[in-house]
Amino acid sequence: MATRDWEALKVKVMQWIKEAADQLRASLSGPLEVSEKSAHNDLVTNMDRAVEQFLIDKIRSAYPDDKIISEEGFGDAADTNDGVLWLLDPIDGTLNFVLQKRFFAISIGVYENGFGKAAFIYDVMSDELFHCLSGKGAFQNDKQLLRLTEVSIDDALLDLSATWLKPNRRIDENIMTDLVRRCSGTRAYGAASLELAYVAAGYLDAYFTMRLSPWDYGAGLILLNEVGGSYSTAEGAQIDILSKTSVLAARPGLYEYMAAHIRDQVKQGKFIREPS
Ligand code: 2AM
Ligand code: CA
Ligand code: CA
Ligand code: CA
Repeated sequence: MATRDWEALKVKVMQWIKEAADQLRASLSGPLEVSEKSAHNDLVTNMDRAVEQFLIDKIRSAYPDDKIISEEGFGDAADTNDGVLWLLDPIDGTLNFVLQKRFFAISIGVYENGFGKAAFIYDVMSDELFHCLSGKGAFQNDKQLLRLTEVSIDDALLDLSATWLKPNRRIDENIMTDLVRRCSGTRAYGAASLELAYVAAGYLDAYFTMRLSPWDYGAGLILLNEVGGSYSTAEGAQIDILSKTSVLAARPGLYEYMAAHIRDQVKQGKFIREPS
Protein backbone atom coordinates (compact mmCIF):
# COMPACT_ATOMS: atom_id res chain seq x y z
CA MET A 1 0.00 0.00 0.00
CA ALA A 2 1.37 3.41 -0.96
CA THR A 3 1.99 5.75 1.98
CA ARG A 4 -0.69 8.34 2.34
CA ASP A 5 -0.24 12.04 1.71
CA TRP A 6 -1.69 13.34 4.99
CA GLU A 7 -1.21 17.00 4.05
CA ALA A 8 -3.36 16.41 0.97
CA LEU A 9 -5.95 14.64 3.12
CA LYS A 10 -6.03 17.63 5.46
CA VAL A 11 -6.70 20.04 2.60
CA LYS A 12 -9.54 17.85 1.33
CA VAL A 13 -11.15 17.33 4.74
CA MET A 14 -11.02 21.05 5.53
CA GLN A 15 -12.86 21.79 2.29
CA TRP A 16 -15.50 19.10 2.97
CA ILE A 17 -16.05 20.42 6.49
CA LYS A 18 -16.50 23.93 5.15
CA GLU A 19 -19.18 22.74 2.72
CA ALA A 20 -20.93 20.63 5.36
CA ALA A 21 -20.89 23.55 7.81
CA ASP A 22 -22.51 25.82 5.19
CA GLN A 23 -25.36 23.30 4.96
CA LEU A 24 -25.71 23.21 8.74
CA ARG A 25 -25.77 26.98 9.15
CA ALA A 26 -28.32 27.33 6.34
CA SER A 27 -30.53 24.66 7.92
CA LEU A 28 -30.91 26.69 11.11
CA SER A 29 -32.99 29.33 9.36
CA GLY A 30 -35.73 26.81 8.54
CA PRO A 31 -37.57 24.05 10.40
CA LEU A 32 -35.60 20.93 11.41
CA GLU A 33 -37.02 17.43 11.36
CA VAL A 34 -36.28 16.16 14.85
CA SER A 35 -36.87 12.66 16.18
CA GLU A 36 -36.02 10.80 19.38
CA LYS A 37 -33.58 7.88 19.44
CA SER A 38 -33.14 6.09 22.80
CA ALA A 39 -34.65 8.85 24.98
CA HIS A 40 -36.24 12.31 24.90
CA ASN A 41 -32.78 13.92 25.19
CA ASP A 42 -31.19 11.64 22.58
CA LEU A 43 -32.16 13.32 19.31
CA VAL A 44 -31.43 12.99 15.64
CA THR A 45 -32.34 15.46 12.89
CA ASN A 46 -32.52 15.35 9.11
CA MET A 47 -29.24 17.31 9.16
CA ASP A 48 -27.35 14.68 11.20
CA ARG A 49 -28.21 12.22 8.45
CA ALA A 50 -27.65 14.59 5.53
CA VAL A 51 -24.24 15.74 6.70
CA GLU A 52 -23.13 12.20 7.55
CA GLN A 53 -24.15 11.03 4.08
CA PHE A 54 -22.43 14.04 2.46
CA LEU A 55 -19.13 13.46 4.29
CA ILE A 56 -19.18 9.70 3.76
CA ASP A 57 -19.71 10.18 0.02
CA LYS A 58 -16.66 12.49 -0.05
CA ILE A 59 -14.50 10.09 1.99
CA ARG A 60 -15.54 7.06 -0.08
CA SER A 61 -14.87 8.74 -3.40
CA ALA A 62 -11.42 9.99 -2.33
CA TYR A 63 -10.40 6.95 -0.25
CA PRO A 64 -12.44 3.94 -1.40
CA ASP A 65 -10.48 1.37 0.66
CA ASP A 66 -10.91 3.13 4.01
CA LYS A 67 -13.43 2.12 6.68
CA ILE A 68 -15.77 4.61 8.33
CA ILE A 69 -17.48 4.35 11.72
CA SER A 70 -20.15 7.01 12.08
CA GLU A 71 -23.08 7.70 14.37
CA GLU A 72 -26.11 7.64 12.09
CA GLY A 73 -25.42 4.31 10.41
CA PHE A 74 -24.28 5.17 6.87
CA GLY A 75 -20.74 3.97 7.64
CA ASP A 76 -19.25 0.50 7.95
CA ALA A 77 -19.40 -2.07 10.73
CA ALA A 78 -15.64 -2.02 11.34
CA ASP A 79 -14.34 -4.53 13.87
CA THR A 80 -10.61 -4.14 13.27
CA ASN A 81 -7.97 -1.41 13.55
CA ASP A 82 -6.23 -2.58 10.39
CA GLY A 83 -5.94 -0.07 7.57
CA VAL A 84 -7.31 3.47 7.67
CA LEU A 85 -10.35 4.05 9.86
CA TRP A 86 -12.41 7.25 9.99
CA LEU A 87 -14.39 8.05 13.14
CA LEU A 88 -17.05 10.51 12.07
CA ASP A 89 -19.71 12.45 13.94
CA PRO A 90 -21.63 14.73 11.55
CA ILE A 91 -23.14 16.75 14.41
CA ASP A 92 -21.63 16.34 17.84
CA GLY A 93 -23.96 18.08 20.27
CA THR A 94 -27.28 17.47 18.52
CA LEU A 95 -29.24 18.65 21.55
CA ASN A 96 -27.33 21.94 21.39
CA PHE A 97 -27.91 22.13 17.62
CA VAL A 98 -31.68 21.79 18.16
CA LEU A 99 -32.15 23.82 21.35
CA GLN A 100 -29.32 26.36 21.32
CA LYS A 101 -28.43 26.57 17.64
CA ARG A 102 -24.78 26.80 18.73
CA PHE A 103 -22.12 24.73 20.52
CA PHE A 104 -22.14 21.83 18.09
CA ALA A 105 -19.30 20.44 16.00
CA ILE A 106 -18.35 18.24 13.10
CA SER A 107 -15.83 15.72 14.43
CA ILE A 108 -13.54 13.64 12.23
CA GLY A 109 -10.66 11.48 13.48
CA VAL A 110 -8.53 9.38 11.14
CA TYR A 111 -6.57 6.38 12.42
CA GLU A 112 -4.08 4.18 10.58
CA ASN A 113 -3.58 0.70 12.06
CA GLY A 114 -4.87 2.01 15.40
CA PHE A 115 -2.65 5.12 15.49
CA GLY A 116 -4.26 8.55 15.41
CA LYS A 117 -3.05 10.41 12.32
CA ALA A 118 -5.41 13.34 11.68
CA ALA A 119 -8.06 15.15 13.70
CA PHE A 120 -10.61 17.82 12.81
CA ILE A 121 -13.14 19.27 15.25
CA TYR A 122 -15.05 22.19 13.78
CA ASP A 123 -17.23 24.43 15.94
CA VAL A 124 -19.68 25.40 13.21
CA MET A 125 -21.15 28.59 14.68
CA SER A 126 -17.92 30.07 16.06
CA ASP A 127 -15.95 29.10 12.95
CA GLU A 128 -13.20 27.49 15.04
CA LEU A 129 -11.40 24.48 13.67
CA PHE A 130 -9.27 22.45 16.07
CA HIS A 131 -7.02 20.25 13.98
CA CYS A 132 -3.79 18.32 13.80
CA LEU A 133 -1.73 15.84 11.83
CA SER A 134 0.17 13.66 14.26
CA GLY A 135 3.70 14.90 14.87
CA LYS A 136 3.03 18.22 13.14
CA GLY A 137 1.52 20.20 16.05
CA ALA A 138 -2.09 20.94 16.94
CA PHE A 139 -3.92 24.11 15.92
CA GLN A 140 -6.99 26.22 16.64
CA ASN A 141 -7.54 27.71 13.21
CA ASP A 142 -4.02 29.04 12.44
CA LYS A 143 -2.86 29.34 16.04
CA GLN A 144 -0.63 26.54 17.27
CA LEU A 145 -1.67 25.03 20.59
CA LEU A 146 0.95 24.87 23.32
CA ARG A 147 2.08 21.68 25.01
CA LEU A 148 -0.03 21.18 28.11
CA THR A 149 1.55 22.04 31.46
CA GLU A 150 0.55 20.84 34.92
CA VAL A 151 -2.11 22.37 37.17
CA SER A 152 -3.23 21.43 40.69
CA ILE A 153 -6.76 20.26 41.40
CA ASP A 154 -7.36 23.44 43.43
CA ASP A 155 -6.74 25.64 40.38
CA ALA A 156 -8.46 23.37 37.87
CA LEU A 157 -11.62 23.84 35.81
CA LEU A 158 -13.27 20.42 35.47
CA ASP A 159 -15.73 19.60 32.73
CA LEU A 160 -18.25 17.06 33.88
CA SER A 161 -21.93 16.65 33.27
CA ALA A 162 -24.23 16.86 36.30
CA THR A 163 -25.63 13.54 35.08
CA TRP A 164 -22.74 11.77 36.81
CA LEU A 165 -23.36 13.60 40.10
CA LYS A 166 -26.90 12.31 40.50
CA PRO A 167 -27.95 8.68 40.90
CA ASN A 168 -27.28 6.83 37.63
CA ARG A 169 -26.38 3.33 36.51
CA ARG A 170 -22.84 4.04 35.27
CA ILE A 171 -21.01 5.48 38.25
CA ASP A 172 -21.55 5.95 41.97
CA GLU A 173 -22.77 9.54 42.22
CA ASN A 174 -20.34 10.29 45.07
CA ILE A 175 -17.11 9.32 43.34
CA MET A 176 -16.43 12.84 42.03
CA THR A 177 -17.76 14.81 45.03
CA ASP A 178 -14.40 15.58 46.66
CA LEU A 179 -12.86 16.64 43.35
CA VAL A 180 -15.81 18.92 42.61
CA ARG A 181 -15.49 20.47 46.09
CA ARG A 182 -11.79 21.16 45.69
CA CYS A 183 -11.53 22.39 42.10
CA SER A 184 -11.82 25.98 40.88
CA GLY A 185 -15.07 25.32 39.07
CA THR A 186 -17.07 22.98 36.87
CA ARG A 187 -18.32 23.39 33.31
CA ALA A 188 -20.26 21.27 30.83
CA TYR A 189 -20.78 22.11 27.16
CA GLY A 190 -22.75 19.11 25.86
CA ALA A 191 -20.52 18.35 22.86
CA ALA A 192 -17.82 15.82 23.72
CA SER A 193 -15.56 16.59 20.77
CA LEU A 194 -15.42 20.29 21.68
CA GLU A 195 -14.88 19.47 25.35
CA LEU A 196 -11.87 17.32 24.44
CA ALA A 197 -10.63 20.07 22.11
CA TYR A 198 -10.94 22.59 24.96
CA VAL A 199 -8.79 20.38 27.18
CA ALA A 200 -6.24 20.18 24.35
CA ALA A 201 -6.35 23.98 24.00
CA GLY A 202 -5.96 24.51 27.77
CA TYR A 203 -9.41 26.16 28.19
CA LEU A 204 -10.44 23.28 30.44
CA ASP A 205 -8.10 21.26 32.66
CA ALA A 206 -10.01 17.97 32.61
CA TYR A 207 -13.03 16.31 31.01
CA PHE A 208 -14.77 13.30 32.47
CA THR A 209 -17.70 11.38 31.03
CA MET A 210 -19.08 7.89 31.47
CA ARG A 211 -20.48 7.09 28.04
CA LEU A 212 -19.02 8.01 24.68
CA SER A 213 -18.82 6.26 21.33
CA PRO A 214 -15.80 6.15 18.96
CA TRP A 215 -17.16 9.01 16.81
CA ASP A 216 -17.50 11.23 19.92
CA TYR A 217 -13.89 10.93 21.16
CA GLY A 218 -11.98 9.72 18.04
CA ALA A 219 -10.71 13.13 16.90
CA GLY A 220 -10.39 14.58 20.41
CA LEU A 221 -7.95 11.94 21.62
CA ILE A 222 -5.67 12.50 18.62
CA LEU A 223 -5.64 16.23 19.35
CA LEU A 224 -4.89 15.62 23.05
CA ASN A 225 -2.08 13.26 22.22
CA GLU A 226 -0.48 15.92 20.08
CA VAL A 227 -0.26 18.42 22.99
CA GLY A 228 0.76 15.95 25.71
CA GLY A 229 -2.66 15.46 27.33
CA SER A 230 -3.40 12.22 29.18
CA TYR A 231 -6.47 10.03 28.87
CA SER A 232 -7.93 6.63 29.70
CA THR A 233 -11.19 5.02 30.73
CA ALA A 234 -12.55 5.99 34.15
CA GLU A 235 -10.71 3.06 35.70
CA GLY A 236 -7.40 3.86 34.04
CA ALA A 237 -7.53 1.35 31.18
CA GLN A 238 -6.37 2.16 27.66
CA ILE A 239 -9.22 3.29 25.38
CA ASP A 240 -10.10 0.84 22.61
CA ILE A 241 -11.12 3.07 19.68
CA LEU A 242 -13.74 0.58 18.49
CA SER A 243 -15.70 0.64 21.79
CA LYS A 244 -18.16 2.69 23.79
CA THR A 245 -16.33 3.81 26.89
CA SER A 246 -15.98 6.25 29.73
CA VAL A 247 -13.30 8.89 29.14
CA LEU A 248 -11.11 10.74 31.62
CA ALA A 249 -8.92 13.31 29.85
CA ALA A 250 -6.77 15.94 31.53
CA ARG A 251 -3.54 17.84 31.71
CA PRO A 252 -0.58 15.71 32.78
CA GLY A 253 -0.34 15.53 36.59
CA LEU A 254 -4.00 16.39 37.10
CA TYR A 255 -4.87 13.26 35.13
CA GLU A 256 -2.80 11.10 37.52
CA TYR A 257 -4.36 12.85 40.52
CA MET A 258 -7.93 12.30 39.30
CA ALA A 259 -7.28 8.71 38.22
CA ALA A 260 -5.79 7.92 41.64
CA HIS A 261 -8.80 9.50 43.36
CA ILE A 262 -11.21 7.40 41.31
CA ARG A 263 -9.16 4.22 41.96
CA ASP A 264 -9.28 4.95 45.70
CA GLN A 265 -13.03 5.44 45.64
CA VAL A 266 -13.50 2.15 43.80
CA LYS A 267 -11.29 0.41 46.40
CA GLN A 268 -13.63 1.78 49.04
CA GLY A 269 -16.52 0.00 47.32
CA LYS A 270 -18.01 2.63 44.98
CA PHE A 271 -19.04 1.26 41.58
CA ILE A 272 -18.17 2.04 37.97
CA ARG A 273 -19.96 0.28 35.12
CA GLU A 274 -18.63 0.67 31.59
CA PRO A 275 -21.16 0.96 28.72
CA SER A 276 -21.53 -2.10 26.53
P1 2AM B 1 -24.25 13.62 20.12
O1 2AM B 1 -24.77 14.97 20.31
O2 2AM B 1 -23.50 13.41 18.85
O3 2AM B 1 -25.27 12.53 20.35
C1 2AM B 1 -23.72 15.20 25.23
O4 2AM B 1 -23.56 15.10 26.56
C2 2AM B 1 -22.49 14.63 24.54
O5 2AM B 1 -22.46 13.21 24.72
C3 2AM B 1 -22.53 14.85 23.07
O6 2AM B 1 -21.21 14.88 22.58
C4 2AM B 1 -23.29 13.64 22.58
O7 2AM B 1 -23.07 13.38 21.23
C5 2AM B 1 -22.66 12.57 23.45
N1 2AM B 1 -23.45 11.38 23.64
C6 2AM B 1 -22.95 10.13 23.55
N2 2AM B 1 -23.92 9.21 23.74
C7 2AM B 1 -25.07 9.90 23.95
C8 2AM B 1 -26.44 9.51 24.19
N3 2AM B 1 -26.80 8.24 24.24
N4 2AM B 1 -27.37 10.48 24.36
C9 2AM B 1 -27.00 11.78 24.28
N5 2AM B 1 -25.74 12.19 24.06
C10 2AM B 1 -24.78 11.27 23.88
CA1 CA C 1 -26.55 11.45 18.87
CA1 CA D 1 -21.41 12.77 19.44
CA1 CA E 1 -23.81 13.08 16.64
